[in-house]
Amino acid sequence: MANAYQTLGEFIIDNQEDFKYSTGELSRLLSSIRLATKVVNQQVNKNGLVEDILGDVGEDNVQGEAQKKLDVFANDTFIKALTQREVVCGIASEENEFFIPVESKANSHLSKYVVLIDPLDGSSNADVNVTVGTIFSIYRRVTPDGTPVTIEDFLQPGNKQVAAGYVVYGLSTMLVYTTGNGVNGFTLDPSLGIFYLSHPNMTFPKDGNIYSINEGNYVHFPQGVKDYLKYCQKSEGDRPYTSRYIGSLVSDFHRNMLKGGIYIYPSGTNHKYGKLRLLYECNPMAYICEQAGGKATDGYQRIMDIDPCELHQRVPFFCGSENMVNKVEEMMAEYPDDK
Ligand code: P6P
Repeated sequence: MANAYQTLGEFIIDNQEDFKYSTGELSRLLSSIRLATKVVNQQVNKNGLVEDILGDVGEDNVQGEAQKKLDVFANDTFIKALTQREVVCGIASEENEFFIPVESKANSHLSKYVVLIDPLDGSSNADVNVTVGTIFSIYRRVTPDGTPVTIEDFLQPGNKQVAAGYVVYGLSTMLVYTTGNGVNGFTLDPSLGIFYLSHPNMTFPKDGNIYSINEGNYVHFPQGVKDYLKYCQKSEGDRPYTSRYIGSLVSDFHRNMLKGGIYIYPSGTNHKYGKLRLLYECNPMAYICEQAGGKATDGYQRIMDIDPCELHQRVPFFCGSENMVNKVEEMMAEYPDDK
């Protein structure tokens, strides 16, 4: 159910019954994400004005990537906001090597959910004033309520997600999420600090003419991907397509969902399993993509059916308009040895 100018808070409450076994905890969880988003947005929007928040902290994260201060700030902000609500029993973040158990409080039986998060996706763009994002994925724990959370609570396939969403800190700040009943987008009015429903029932066009891939890695791509790029660039019918690549998954995905398109980060001789992480990038974006009528695979199988084996596992990622994903998969199937 959606009406114009509905706030995110009202929407969460009005649609709570969609969530089969929530007695309000998921709503409280989503509200804590909403709060953290506003805090991070405030810092992101001070780009260049707040010297001490830009640049590197001089350390690398578990991915071996130089941690930006904004990365650390965003990570700390989301972790703090989530741990203050008694509905989260554990958090896994791109910025932390191990998952973070959330100490159970008096009502530890309430702590039913685990959250996996990429707190500032595309953060290398932050210093050059290009859009960045946040991605989150929420699961119901699988170990007994009230006991310490374990790694198996996090290593669940994407088809078990109960909610997923992203924030795009762009010209405007938007929060887009799903709890399994479609996808809805909310735009922040910074003067009021309120998210309003601006994009109800978002849907991925079945076709598109935008492809998003880092073509600088062309020499490393599997042959099927190379063939697909040549197909996109051929002057025939509605082609050549347009190449758009921002270097921020959230931004490329968001544009492609609005206009139609495909995002590809394939495996390659330089990235054996691709670069993107299954648990807190590909699964949440795949959930949103499918809920909006798109398709998300690793080139061969549905992303959300992959059984994870480790927290920071990487997978090749093909995501977007269904007919475009089908086309590149068709071309990759010509080279079974590349699988
Ligand atoms: P490359 C950002 O680090 C990210 O995870 C995605 O947001 C983005 O699409 C991709 O990596 C960019 O990677 O290798 O093209 O710079």
